[in-house]
Amino acid sequence: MSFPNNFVWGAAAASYQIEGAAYEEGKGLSVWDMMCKTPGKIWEGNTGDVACDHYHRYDEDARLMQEIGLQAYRLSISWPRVLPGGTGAINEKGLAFYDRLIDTLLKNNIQPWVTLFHWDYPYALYCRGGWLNRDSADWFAEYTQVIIDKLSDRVLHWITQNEPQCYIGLGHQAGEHAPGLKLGFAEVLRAAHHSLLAHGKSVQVIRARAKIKPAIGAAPVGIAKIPASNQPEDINAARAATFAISGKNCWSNAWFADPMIFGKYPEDGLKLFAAELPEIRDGDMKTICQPLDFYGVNIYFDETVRARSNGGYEVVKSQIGPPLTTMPWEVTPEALYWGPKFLFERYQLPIVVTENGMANCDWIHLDGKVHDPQRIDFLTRYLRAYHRAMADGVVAQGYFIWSVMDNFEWGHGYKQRFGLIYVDYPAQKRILKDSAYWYKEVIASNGAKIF
Ligand code: GCO
Repeated sequence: MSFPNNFVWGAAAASYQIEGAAYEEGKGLSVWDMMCKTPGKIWEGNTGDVACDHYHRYDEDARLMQEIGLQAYRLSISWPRVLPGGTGAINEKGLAFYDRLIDTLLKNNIQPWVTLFHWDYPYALYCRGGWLNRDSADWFAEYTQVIIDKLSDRVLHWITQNEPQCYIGLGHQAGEHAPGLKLGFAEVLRAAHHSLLAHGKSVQVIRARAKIKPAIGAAPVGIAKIPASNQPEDINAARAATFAISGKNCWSNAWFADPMIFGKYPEDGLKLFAAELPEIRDGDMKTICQPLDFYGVNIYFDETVRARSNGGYEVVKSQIGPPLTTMPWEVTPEALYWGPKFLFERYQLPIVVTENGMANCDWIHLDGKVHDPQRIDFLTRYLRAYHRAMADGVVAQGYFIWSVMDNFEWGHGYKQRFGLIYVDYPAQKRILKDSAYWYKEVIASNGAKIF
């Protein structure tokens, strides 16, 4: 058994989480730079100021990726590194970094998959209202154009935005992520609408200007409810729960993906949010709904639900003492079966798992190596579930492990280690974990290794 021909095996990271060089070579401030200065927000006062120092060590990092045999690397670009003010003057040195990075990846036979926005929003634009300002859609389109004009002669795969559920929900409603706001729900929906508009305009710019034919997607959170049994009523309940609007929060697939793919907000949300809906101007839904080439999705875990006799559903409480990662997130491999399956059924776009992985209690063992058998077992289980989804008809094009290397895990700082590569931060030394060697064999066998 193996995976489809042309299936892409990769790993991912994001600019603020690995680059460091937060105040170098003309980079502007991002909302995450500011968040890290706010006492009490980040574990132990950690910051992304240095992170993995990838800005200076990208050459070594690309060589390590090649050693693992990665076919693709999903990276993100720091908007304020390229446009310190968010719009207007270009920071040529910042742009040149990404130019070199792309060349270095290609030299190592690694396809770059570029995410335009993975949360490090320009602080200068935040001061002009950020996502609450309707102009943010045009600001994002302008930034997209700068990147496309520079890199699209070599980059084929583009992801507009990573997880709007988090940078809008956790960033503007819960206050846990940058910019740390706790807004009313009407403002949250307004910010969400503008970020959807930004997605649509960005796709238009990529299609119009890319020098080689682009493949475009987004990478939302994948909420993948798991049925408690294989009975049709439980499967239907899980499907319904996967797409239902469950409350006045952003934990929804449909609120973000339906506009992008169907050009309309889901009916249940329109009803529930009737009093808080943003201004939706004529033509907005058309702008948001641009043809996409794949459905990128980040899946880590999810809840199990079962049908109720009255037609509704309920969450099935997990066992006592469930398997947990150090986040602590529950280990639920079936999420990588049902998530791709339900999302593919509804949106009919090829699936790419743009993030999946786990935080583990990794350290350097007495033999100088980093042994992470939990991660190998975790990934094996999830990949088997993903493979089963494909065997059952889901069209899927790739899989990216989060993360290629340990990095700054947002509010958790450096407490959580998700990498295939261990980073000894004080020494800035990298060590391939056992899982990296294992993944090398998975890639070389096109997945046969997991069975
Ligand atoms: C997210 C982001 C990543 C995280 C990863 C682990 O999903 O939150 O895309 O930046 O680091 O998911 O939490």
